[in-house]
Amino acid sequence: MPLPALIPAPVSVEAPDGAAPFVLEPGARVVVAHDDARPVGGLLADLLGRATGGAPAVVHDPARRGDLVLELDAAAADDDEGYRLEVADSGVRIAAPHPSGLHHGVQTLRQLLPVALEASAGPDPVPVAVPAVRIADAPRFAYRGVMLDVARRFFTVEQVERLIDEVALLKVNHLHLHLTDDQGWRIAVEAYPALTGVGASTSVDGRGGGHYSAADYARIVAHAASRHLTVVPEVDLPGHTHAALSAVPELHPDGVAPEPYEGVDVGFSGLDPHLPATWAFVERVLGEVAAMTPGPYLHIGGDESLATSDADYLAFVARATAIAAGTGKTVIGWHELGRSPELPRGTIGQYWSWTTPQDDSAARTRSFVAQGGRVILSPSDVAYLDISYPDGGDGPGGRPLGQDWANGPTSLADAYGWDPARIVPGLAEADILGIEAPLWTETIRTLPEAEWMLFPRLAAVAEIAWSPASPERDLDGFARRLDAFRARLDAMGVACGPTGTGAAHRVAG
Ligand code: TNX
Repeated sequence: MPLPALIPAPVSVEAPDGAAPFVLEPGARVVVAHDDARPVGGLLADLLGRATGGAPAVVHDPARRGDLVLELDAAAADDDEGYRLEVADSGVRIAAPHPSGLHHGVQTLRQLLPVALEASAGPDPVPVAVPAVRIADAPRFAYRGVMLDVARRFFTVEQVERLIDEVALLKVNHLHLHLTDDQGWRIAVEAYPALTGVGASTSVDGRGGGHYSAADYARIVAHAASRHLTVVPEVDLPGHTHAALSAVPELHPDGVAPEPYEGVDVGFSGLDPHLPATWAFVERVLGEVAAMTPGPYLHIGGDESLATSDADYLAFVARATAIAAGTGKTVIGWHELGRSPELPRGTIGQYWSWTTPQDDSAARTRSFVAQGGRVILSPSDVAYLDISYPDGGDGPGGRPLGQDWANGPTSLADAYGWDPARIVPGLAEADILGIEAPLWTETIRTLPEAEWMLFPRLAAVAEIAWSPASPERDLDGFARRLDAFRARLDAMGVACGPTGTGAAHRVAG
């Protein structure tokens, strides 16, 4: 029997020959053996309910009598996010040490269910038969992220929630929100209402602004948590700060704020470390954002601060990272932050150079490890989702999308053809916290355009983040599995870019 088409590929899959499938009958029950499993059980029941004309009841039964059983079992996997999934004609059982593992198990089960389940309910129930299978699974990396740039282009809470649902399909577990940049400030800070006044009124190309109130942000965080994603807020400092500078005059030595900016240049703005007002600002902003954020991380950017001298940059980073760490969070910064030898211990570096490190990006990245931290890899020539597709044609808005500064366009073969362990020389597997795929939005205007750039390459990056290292990833096999995933996206009404694998341009490692 052919193995089922799953992305990311699980650690082990057995499909017993000739075994009968599980058939969902009317009146089937989702049984949770523990109360903590109830929310995940609810998600599964909702999904099944779309086909069967009525969601199965979710019942709590420690005796586990039912058709689809979700149970917490410390022995099911070594990793909290791991799980076991068994499908037989007698029923479906998912076991995991933690609800996040159950959630990932449900995402795997989802890919075994008929695609028709994903479409809005038609008049007739969809028959549900699930092939018999035994899966044992756990992630390679603990951090599997997507970044959304809501500063260049604002996305509403509802749009972000929808994107969270979509990336959760691929077992992504962190949502990095790039909340501030030259073109807009998107998070309310009580101490500085002008940030979300004039500071939030703009975006790239003058296409309107927007921001998240504390309540909006809390909704995003809660929705992400319900899909087992942790929100990582980024306040980009000291560069990428024109929106703040245009809103808060005291951040200038002369007290005069410049006009807002709606272009796409980078590297022209910077906070001045010599001004007391800068430090009041950094303390209040980081303090408030940290207090709003239940997750363990606070990202303070640090990239492309080209308007700041080396001495000022180092002075800024030493003090700003200390303030950030003082909030109790683990600090994350783009790899430039590694220029500083005075990082709080454990600071995480996010690498964004190419698969072949440019300039001194590798040394800066190793600096985090030398200072007790770990690394998130976002090699821009394979993992940046805003980079154009080769021969991508127009996006769903009838416009070409993407940039190509990261060594030219990125094919699906590129996005799938790299090994995290072979990017930055000198990093051990244990130094790598994980992988993140950023979606910058200079060229993106709408939710379908964002989806079209996210998929299919996120599927490739998510598999690299989750699935075991394999010396030679099987691109053709991946492309076949992607056909099934794409059919699911189509049924869900999610836009997807070109799924041809294209040629690999990169030499990774
Ligand atoms: C570089 S990579 C940036 C962003 C841009 C992106 C466009 C990095 C840390 N900064 O400011 O949006 O390129 O691809």
